[in-house]
Amino acid sequence: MRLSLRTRPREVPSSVGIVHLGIGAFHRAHQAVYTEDAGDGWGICGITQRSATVVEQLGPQDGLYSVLERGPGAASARVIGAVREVLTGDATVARIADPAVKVVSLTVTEKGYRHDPATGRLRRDDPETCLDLTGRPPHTVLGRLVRGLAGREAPVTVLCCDNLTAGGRTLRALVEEYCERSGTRIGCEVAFPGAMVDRIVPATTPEDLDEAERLLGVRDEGVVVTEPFTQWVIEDTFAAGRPAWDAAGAIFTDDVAPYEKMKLRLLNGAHSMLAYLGLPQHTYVADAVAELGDTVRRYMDEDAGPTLTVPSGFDLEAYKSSLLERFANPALRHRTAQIAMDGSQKLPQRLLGVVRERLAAGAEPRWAALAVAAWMRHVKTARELDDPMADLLRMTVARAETPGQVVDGLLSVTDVFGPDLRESKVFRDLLVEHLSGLLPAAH
Ligand code: CS2
Repeated sequence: MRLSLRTRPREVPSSVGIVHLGIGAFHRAHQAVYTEDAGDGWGICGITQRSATVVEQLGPQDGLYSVLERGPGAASARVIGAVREVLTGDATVARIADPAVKVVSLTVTEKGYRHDPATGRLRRDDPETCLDLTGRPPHTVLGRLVRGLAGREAPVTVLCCDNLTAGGRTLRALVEEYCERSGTRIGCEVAFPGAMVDRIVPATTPEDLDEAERLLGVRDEGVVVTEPFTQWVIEDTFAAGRPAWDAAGAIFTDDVAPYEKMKLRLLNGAHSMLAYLGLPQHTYVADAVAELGDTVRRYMDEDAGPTLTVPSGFDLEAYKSSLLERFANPALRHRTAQIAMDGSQKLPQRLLGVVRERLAAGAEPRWAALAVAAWMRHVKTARELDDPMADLLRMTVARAETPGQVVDGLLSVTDVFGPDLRESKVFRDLLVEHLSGLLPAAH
């Protein structure tokens, strides 16, 4: 007989102090765990922007779900109770307007902001945003967020927990731009602290569900799987109170930028490099890093490292080594294809900042260029391209026959590369050299 996760007496709605937009696996393995461990009673209303599966999974369990941790030793599992409600996107506006809500946090992935990652501004050509701006009941994250904030009087904090550069400032600017274009006025005080979030959370597999059932003795279709490591660095500029996330290990700081840059360029940059270089031979990151670990280390040491200002007292060498160890975790079945998704939205903050800064310093960003060339190969050759700009990217390379043509075509996509990078002969030559080695001979 299969037991189900024990339900609990309904909490009073006022225990929900956080509305979270984008209740995917990452939120459940990261911020929700910190909220639970803070131990001061804050509850989360999780809103799913896209798939309603999480409502079906967690709804009947009163928001309870399990976190399966897979490290080098034996796996462990625990049940998390911080999520008190799970709703679909149409509930966002009303839920944000609730004065008991003090924090609105987001993990909607890079593309969820519908912005141009090269400039940080709203995409003018995004049809859903354009429709929202006409005043219909909003469908986009930003449209719903702005409408919800406009319905409040009490102060609130909006906390971006996605892998964006200067996420807090970027989101504030997007909210302001949206308000201006839609003629919306937000009357309440809103704070937008920056944050660096880190935990590797692959997609859950059927084996993970079975393993959690073995460990807990109950079946939970809402299991999320993750590594033992977790990190959260947050700017302490909240407008209206917050959980004691520091009691759960979060670091509060005045300036999150050095942490964020370090994580985006070293962890996420290396991740993207492994994904694009590793595909199609390696399905999992652990196998890709076994072959490509030395190349990734050279990217970290020679290209990314020199662009970083390390927080005082921080051991950068140990950090780099620990990243390679985390990638090599054999128990975590992290698919390279999962990381390869949405490259157009990820490259600017992970790799292209490194490229720009090294070029400006008169250096050749050889390894960063290798990663970008591997992305170009992916755009040209992948059977399916999972990217919000897939149509444009595919069209751009459709007629390109030589590596030089592929490189020139893609470098002209200014939404990704800005207006400047195609002007660099050094960068272009590096890309053509690498892509010539990467593409099958027919290209
Ligand atoms: C990954 C990230 O999918 C990806 O693009 O690079 O989700 C990564 O696992 C997290 O940022 C780790 O904190």
